[in-house]
Amino acid sequence: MAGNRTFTMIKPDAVGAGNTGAITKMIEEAGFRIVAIKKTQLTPERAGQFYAVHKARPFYGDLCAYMSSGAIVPMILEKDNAVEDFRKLIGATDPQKAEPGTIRNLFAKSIEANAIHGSDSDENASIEGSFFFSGLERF
Ligand code: 3AN
Repeated sequence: MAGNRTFTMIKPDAVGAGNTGAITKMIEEAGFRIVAIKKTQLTPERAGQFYAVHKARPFYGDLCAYMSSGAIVPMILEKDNAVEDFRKLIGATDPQKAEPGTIRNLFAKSIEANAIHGSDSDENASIEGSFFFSGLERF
């Protein structure tokens, strides 16, 4: 059965451009409840841990430098079928290929600076959420 939580973070390009509020509004209007939210900044080491699955990819070094270059806004979100519905809301990794009206289509600058992250499975949503938040039983 599909889970009801996913993890997201608004990336440095979108936070730096002042789009945190507009993106959060789109997320809530799409029916997601914000379970946890904060503003923080990763060190290059922490970014490397978060993206460890991409270690062998040619863009790994640049990605870690970029993801630690400014503030991010991680969130845990709740909705039926959360992972799949959220991936639809954000659109394709490459904003040039993202459907009109998706968050990446509206706000992303490039395939790397692509405005927002969305977990790709229930298992990764749980791992990634725990990377930034603890004690969620309170919510
Ligand atoms: P998604 O975020 O859509 O799940 P992943 O998991 O394949 O995409 O990639 C993680 C992140 O790595 C992307 N959000 C993007 O910032 C970066 N990335 C992915 N592919 C490339 C690429 N070809 N060149 C540069 N950066 C990339």
